[in-house]
Amino acid sequence: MSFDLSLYLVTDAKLCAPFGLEATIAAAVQGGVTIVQLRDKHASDAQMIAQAKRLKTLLAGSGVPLIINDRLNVAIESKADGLHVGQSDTAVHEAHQALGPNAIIGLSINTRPQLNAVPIELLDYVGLGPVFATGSKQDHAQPIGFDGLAQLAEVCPLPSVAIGGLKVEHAARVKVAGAHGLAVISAICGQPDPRQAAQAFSEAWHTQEAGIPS
Ligand code: TZP
Ligand code: MG
Repeated sequence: MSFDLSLYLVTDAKLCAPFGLEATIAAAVQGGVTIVQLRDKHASDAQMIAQAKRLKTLLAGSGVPLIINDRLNVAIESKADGLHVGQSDTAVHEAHQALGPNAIIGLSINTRPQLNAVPIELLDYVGLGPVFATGSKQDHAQPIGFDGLAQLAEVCPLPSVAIGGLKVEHAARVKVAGAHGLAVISAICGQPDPRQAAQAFSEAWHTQEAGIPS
């Protein structure tokens, strides 16, 4: 499946609860989200598989891929479009072997040595960050700022998406840094109007000329 990293929604069950996870995602996709990652650190595998299957149905025909965070078995069982892993999760080669060549596989990167070690031929994209400290991820790595993001994006051999504390007003800086999109949790999940929040990101991204920071 082809994919577009420009507006990458990572879900948070708690933040989405007031509006509902599926309603939040449906609204966010209407607003312009291009790729969705189901991330849930607390659900059981069975709960997450059931949720992922519902999301597959919701996203069918939209062209928006469903990526599963961390759990390879959930990606397999739900027939999701891909898997995103962190540095200490399932190895990329294991994910690639289990999911096959058509799956979209992403890896989180925080440092230059991690980037230098990526198995390019087995990966489809990398997440670069966190750009800023964020309350949305427990024990996140050291924030890299826009300078760190630019340093990594400049030498990155794969499409990249920036993550960590990103808001609409950061779209231009992310683009100038050379990433292919923004990944967000709290700037869309739990917002009073997720469709409008996504639309603001989408417009900010697409109206920014690369090289002209706002
Ligand atoms: N990985 C690095 S930072 C982060 C993840 C999953 C959380 C991003 O959430 P937010 O609310 O967009 O800062
Ligand atoms: Mg992880």
